[in-house]
Amino acid sequence: MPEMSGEPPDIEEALLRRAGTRTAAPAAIRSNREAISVELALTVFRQMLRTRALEERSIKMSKSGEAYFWIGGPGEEAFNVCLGLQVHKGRGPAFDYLHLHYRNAGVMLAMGMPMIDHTRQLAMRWTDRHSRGRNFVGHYAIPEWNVVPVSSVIEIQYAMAPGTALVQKRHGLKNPAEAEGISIVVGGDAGTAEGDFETCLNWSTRPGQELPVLMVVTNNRFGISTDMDTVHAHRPIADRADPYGVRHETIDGNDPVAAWHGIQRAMRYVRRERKPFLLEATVSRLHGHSSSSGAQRNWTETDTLAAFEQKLIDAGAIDTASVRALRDEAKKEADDAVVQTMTEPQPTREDVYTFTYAESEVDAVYPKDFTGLPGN
Ligand SMILES: Cc1ncc(C[n+]2csc(CCOP(=O)(O)OP(=O)(O)O)c2C)c(N)n1
Repeated sequence: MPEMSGEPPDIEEALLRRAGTRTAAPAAIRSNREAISVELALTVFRQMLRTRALEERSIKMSKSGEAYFWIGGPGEEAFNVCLGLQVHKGRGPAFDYLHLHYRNAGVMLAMGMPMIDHTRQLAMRWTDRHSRGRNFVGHYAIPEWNVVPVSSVIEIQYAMAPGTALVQKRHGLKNPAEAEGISIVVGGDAGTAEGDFETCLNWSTRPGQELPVLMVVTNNRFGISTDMDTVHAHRPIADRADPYGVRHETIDGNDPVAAWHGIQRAMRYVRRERKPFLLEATVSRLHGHSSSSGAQRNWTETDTLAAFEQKLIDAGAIDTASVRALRDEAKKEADDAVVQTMTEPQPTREDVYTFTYAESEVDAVYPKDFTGLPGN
């Protein structure tokens, strides 16, 4: 059996601080008819706070000139953290593959990625482990965790996910004890209008060849500046799975309790049945599309973090002093990551072709020349 992802990050500190509250601590945090334990709720909350701190610091970097472009997921913290905490993390087909979008910092932080792995890419440093300072922020690539490189070309991740899922299905048939790995693919609502989305539905449902793909659509209702009401006659988007006989659900991605259970249900189905599932999560977009549109805060959208904070306080699960302490801690972590990042070198001119082409036996024309440029 593959190992589960690492234990939820340490929340002892938050719990200790909570001990100071005079309200009796509840056993669970509820939403409609679902609930999660207080321990899990505090873990999710802390990861949401860390993600928000990192995103806000990232926006500041793009405004101050420490970075050149920002895109990310403020407003998606609840869904992304709940997803990251439930991933079976590891390398190879026994574990989950992640085909992510460019708004998934919360997934990665919840999986255990340090903040500096994000800020190094944002500031285009040579120390950036994902792309050596040559890709946009949020374009993660971590082979040890099956995190497939994020692409700026939207939606192609949906055409790639059936590939890793096919490997996983075959691997599971040969190794029944390792048959729980799934391929998780995440994209936005606007991108679902592209053919790659349909490709995923089609390739995951060939009769007798169904594939363990968890298709996720984080629906923030916009494609850059285009309102989905002007382009999608059909909704909810999850219904697009119907003609393929794919199970689907639309959940409130701003509600951590709903998100946790929606993801858990979908994952359980894909892991056990080895068949696809389409999960649509409605989310907010709190700072517009990217720094290219200014990244101003949109105060009309629901703020999942503020709402969850209030819910935890109202339930007596945490007090305001503890919230402040956790927020300060998260901000300091982000600040420290930036300070360290800015001391590190950027790639040089000479680095441009490094890692561009792999050494190849078939390179008979220019042997030992992997730059692809004659005479270089
Ligand atoms: C194939 C392709 N077409 C267009 C673009 C330009 N583009 C970048 S992000 C984006 C909007 C995507 O919207 P959505 O899929 O809803 O995701 P969101 O950014 O809202 O999370 C577009 C059109 C692109 N990067 N790739």
